Amino acid sequence: MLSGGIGGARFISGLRDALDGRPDAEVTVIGNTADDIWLFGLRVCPDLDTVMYTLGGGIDTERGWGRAEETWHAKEELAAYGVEPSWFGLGDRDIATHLVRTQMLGAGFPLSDVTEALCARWNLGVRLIPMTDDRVETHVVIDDAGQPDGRRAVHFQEYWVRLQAPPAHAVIPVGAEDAKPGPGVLEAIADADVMIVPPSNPVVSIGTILAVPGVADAVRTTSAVVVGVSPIIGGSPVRGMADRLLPVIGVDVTAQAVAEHYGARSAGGLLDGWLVDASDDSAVAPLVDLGLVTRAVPLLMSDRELSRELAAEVLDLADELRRG
Ligand code: FO1
Repeated sequence: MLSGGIGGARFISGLRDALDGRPDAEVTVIGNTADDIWLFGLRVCPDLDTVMYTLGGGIDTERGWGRAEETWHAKEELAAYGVEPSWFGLGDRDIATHLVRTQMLGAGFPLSDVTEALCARWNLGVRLIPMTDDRVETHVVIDDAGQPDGRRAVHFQEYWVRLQAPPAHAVIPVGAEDAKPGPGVLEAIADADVMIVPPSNPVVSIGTILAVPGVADAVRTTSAVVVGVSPIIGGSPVRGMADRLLPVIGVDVTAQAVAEHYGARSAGGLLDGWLVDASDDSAVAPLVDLGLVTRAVPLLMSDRELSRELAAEVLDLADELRRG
């Protein structure tokens, strides 16, 4: 699987439940690291941590990110010193994760080793690996009347958390073109039986993973069947800012347009199968015409059971595709 943050994490949790009783099944999750940010000298990896905390039972389920039973004393102390940024909240428990990560990185361990070490505490039941050990950071170009050309690029977290997703002109995964896939990334894709593209953001989660040279080609050429789940239901993202960012890359905010953007593998694209929400069943026929086996099923993962049912649908479609 490829994965961003909350949507990906909920899907993986459902997948783990759907695979209960199948001890032969091994799941590898390739996590997006382009949301990562250095703050107060600490390396913060929101998507890796969201997956780790969600599967490990340590997530704050209301927010969908950060630790359960969190306290915010360090944040309050930093604010009392007047230190910026004050718009990004690092909780006290969460900071421990960033301290361990940053200490290990400082000692020379690559992010992939650090992630493995952090995950050892949480017993995820899946293997979580970063898309790359190299630094990649999504920057978003927005309007800024104070600049000579009227524009400015900001870090993705500033775009999303501080500015609340204003209109954007471009999304740039800075560093992606020089990044190498993390250890195990290409092998996991090549050796898989089933490859899943969950309902994560196609631009700043899945798009940035695919921007690492070699990853998209590995998906195109894997002998696995590749099944994706639409992150768009009835013209809106289930959560997040995909509606703001899809138009920036010229893609309409519909389940059909996202599938066309990924493309059918039979036509040089990335997907063999695609799930749209039951309410988007009008997208099925046009996508089948494009060579994509498409089904309309309930996509909302409002609770653990619905996440399991969605994952079971993905596995069912994958089985059908594998049988040819
Ligand atoms: N999201 C917010 O809306 N506000 C925050 O202050 C915030 C802090 C934060 C700290 C650690 C972490 O792992 C995630 C955090 N997030 C916060 C979520 C994050 O900004 C995004 O939702 C993801 O990067 C998108 O996948």
